[in-house]
Amino acid sequence: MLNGSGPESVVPTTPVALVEAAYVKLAERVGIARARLGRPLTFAEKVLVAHADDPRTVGFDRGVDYADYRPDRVAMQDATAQMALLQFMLAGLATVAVPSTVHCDHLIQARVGAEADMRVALDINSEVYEFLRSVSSRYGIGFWKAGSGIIHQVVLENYAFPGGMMIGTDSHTPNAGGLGMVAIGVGGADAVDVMAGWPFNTRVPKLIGVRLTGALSGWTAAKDVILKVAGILTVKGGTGAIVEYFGPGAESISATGKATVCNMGAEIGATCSVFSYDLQTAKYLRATGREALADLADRYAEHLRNDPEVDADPERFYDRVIEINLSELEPHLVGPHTPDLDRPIAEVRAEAEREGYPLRISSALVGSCTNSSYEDIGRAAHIARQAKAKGLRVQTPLMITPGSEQVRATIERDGLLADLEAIGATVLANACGPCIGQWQRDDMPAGKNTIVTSFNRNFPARNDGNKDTLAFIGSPETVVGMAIFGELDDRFTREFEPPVADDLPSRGFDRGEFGFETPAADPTSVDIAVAPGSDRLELLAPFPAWDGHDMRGLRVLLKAKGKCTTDHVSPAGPWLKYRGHLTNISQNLFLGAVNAFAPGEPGQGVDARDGSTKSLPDLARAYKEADIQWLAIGDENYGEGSSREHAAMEPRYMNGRAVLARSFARIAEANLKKQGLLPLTFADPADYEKVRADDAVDVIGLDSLAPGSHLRVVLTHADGSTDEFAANHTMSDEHIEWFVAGSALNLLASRQ
Ligand code: MIC
Ligand code: SF4
Repeated sequence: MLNGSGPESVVPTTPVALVEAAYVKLAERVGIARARLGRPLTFAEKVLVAHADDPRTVGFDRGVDYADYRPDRVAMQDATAQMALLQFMLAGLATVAVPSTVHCDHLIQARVGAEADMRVALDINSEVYEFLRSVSSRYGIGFWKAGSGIIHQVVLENYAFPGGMMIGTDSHTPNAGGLGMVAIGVGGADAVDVMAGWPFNTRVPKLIGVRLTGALSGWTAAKDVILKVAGILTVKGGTGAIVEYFGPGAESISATGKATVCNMGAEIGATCSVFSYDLQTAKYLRATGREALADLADRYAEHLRNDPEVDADPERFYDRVIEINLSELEPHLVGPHTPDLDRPIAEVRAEAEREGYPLRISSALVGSCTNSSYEDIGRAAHIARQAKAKGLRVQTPLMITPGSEQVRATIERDGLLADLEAIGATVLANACGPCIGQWQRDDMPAGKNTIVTSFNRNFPARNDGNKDTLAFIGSPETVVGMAIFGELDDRFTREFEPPVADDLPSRGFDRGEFGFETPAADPTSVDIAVAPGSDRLELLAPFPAWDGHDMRGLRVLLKAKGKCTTDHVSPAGPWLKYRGHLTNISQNLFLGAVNAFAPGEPGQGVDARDGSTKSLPDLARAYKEADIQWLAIGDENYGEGSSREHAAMEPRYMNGRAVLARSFARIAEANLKKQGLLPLTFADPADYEKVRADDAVDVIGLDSLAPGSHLRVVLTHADGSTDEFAANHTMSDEHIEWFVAGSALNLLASRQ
């Protein structure tokens, strides 16, 4: 039961009493941690210890210890909530143990515009929405219906609070770090643990400090801070770390701007990113109707920021410190194909000409959870007004997705949407839309084409399913400026005045149509509908327990070459409709992956039995049907990107047993463990080269699997010769229990 109360306590905000209790604990525990460590603390360290299951024994060894935390909240979006809740149902509990919410945002396809697209979405997704609504109602979960906005904006507006801790089944959950929350993206199985009353277990993060000096001004936006950081740290540079922003420059960034920075920390693999509590945070809390929380945070302010010694000498406290002078920062543009390919916009034209990127922009898109705030739209609208005054219109389609119904209603009331529409923009539903490939692009150009977005991800085929689309990412004003002249060029910075806009509406927010539904007063009255034979939803069956033996004779399904993100393992776009149906969605397994054994088109594999080429999902299914187990070989940062646990459940369901990679992204590795697969890394990354298409692979040493133990991998090649090398793992005692039980869920269910 939710902190001892009933479904009526499930409200569309974080209750003051919950925050107050969290602050009392915070104040007490900061003292405990200072005493244990014998030194001052960073803000993130304070929040972590305040949420430790036991502050007296919790490990502090960064990057080494695993620790149990008790988050204040859980948030889930519709595309991942389906699997999370199907698993939660198997746990056999009456209600969630921690305040939790579901947000319907990913399943709305963008085609013509907000109203028509919403109508279609409500129709084609009705079965899934009804399932999510009924499960939420039954188990005491707050439900935000389609149209209310993108999960991270809705959380920022209603639930996030400084010094809190949250997990969310989406990799951009760290958005709430803009309000000072340690908010971590996880797979559904992690959310299930917490909703079932168990702690959230994760490795104690390292700490990267980003010291901001100067002030944002002119064309430079909060987005440019994170684009710059992505260029410095690269897509794996933040792995296993919390990125903490501090220093005198932080106050020049609005709360929603801070959220943009934290949001896109997901693109550098960070566990999360966080800003301390400051005047901007307080202003945002007040503007979003949470004056009482701001008053409370003012009272506890000393605990909601770094100890002064940390600010004075950050090198002593952080594993790495990066300095950024905001006054010198220029607007940036990253891409194509990876969010860390960074350059100032002043250099983009020359680089595009050199690299052969089409200069002409075929579409421009503003929005997504990372850049859809009132301020973002206001800055974009300011450029639009200048363009209109000069008689200019966009030279390319420009689409705008407001982040939430509250933002949409407010920007409509304040005329900002009209400013954008006046130069030719189309307004889409308050949802993820094209950011997740929910974009029916009727004007798809033939061959290579360039798009610019204010989103956060730009993996090949991500937005429109077309691998020939080159996606570049910049701030909303950069995107609109480029759309007006239709080219990858910084000309707009010379033709227009820099954007000026309010960060918050002077007339207050207009809530628009309120999209929150409380759970049923009598949960037992709620039927959960999963129609037999449905192609959208399927009840889960437990995965088999470990058979107690080493893995012998595994086939190599593929050897991924280069980037293998979760979008490569389990693509989104049209596949999103099967997110609640494991059998159906498994037909997309590795469709985006480039296989070293079958180069050319992605998603192809070689059947080791006869050398024939098959699509990877067909090959996996053929192996499963023949009772053949297999493993996947990965390159660096395997599983980068999304939190979707389908990327782990599908291989498990299709008879995969292990993934052996050069390195892993954090959530992907955790998801594999949760689903009973073995994530292994090459002790010597060069051994990757030894793996051949027709190898039989043994993984030896499982009987003595223990934290820190080494495993041996033996490759028996088709010619009878062998290669043998060491593999590492990061399995803790608990992870080993999951592996033995067959999955974390099996273990959880056995404990109820
Ligand atoms: C994304 O941005 O890739 C997503 C879609 O929001 C994912 C979640 C999902 O795949 O459903 C994420 O970032 O975790
Ligand atoms: Fe939605 Fe895109 Fe944000 Fe993911 S990154 S939550 S798809 S808007």
